[in-house]
Amino acid sequence: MVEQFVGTWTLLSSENFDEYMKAIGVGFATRQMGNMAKPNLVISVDDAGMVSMKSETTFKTTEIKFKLNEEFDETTADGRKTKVGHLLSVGFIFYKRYIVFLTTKRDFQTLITCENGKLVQQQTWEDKKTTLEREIQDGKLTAKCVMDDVVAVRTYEKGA
Ligand code: DKA
Repeated sequence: MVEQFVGTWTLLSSENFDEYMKAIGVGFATRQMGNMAKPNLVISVDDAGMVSMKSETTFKTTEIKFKLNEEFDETTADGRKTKVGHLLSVGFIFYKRYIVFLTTKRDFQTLITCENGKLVQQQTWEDKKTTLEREIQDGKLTAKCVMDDVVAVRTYEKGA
């Protein structure tokens, strides 16, 4: 399934990306770089099923390596770190003369799955969540970036 994404892809068009970056909390200066950049997206997979997704621009190159369905820590191009401890619940019990507080905490990371031909990347950080859905349509790779009700669509064409 991932094989269809393998190759070098160059950004062709980008719609609503500034609004998407605002929605995920990217600051002004980084947004200007994001708007100007024309990344090459290089995707490869090795025999063990480890996928590499590298985004190369003149400003910055970021790479993630992951296996499908396995959570991993990600530091995004704009510096978000997806490994953040979240408090899920707080309770307490009485023990002898004491009140004992009980907490449940877990780390949310990045998870990438392949669903109906789409590579779906879920990033969770602080109390926020965004989804990047990549699919091949008419030989082009589209990345649909969703944060709440804000959607950006970026289209890449395959390089030589
Ligand atoms: C894509 O593959 C989507 C990339 C989303 C990056 C969000 C942060 C950008 C900060 C410059 O094209």
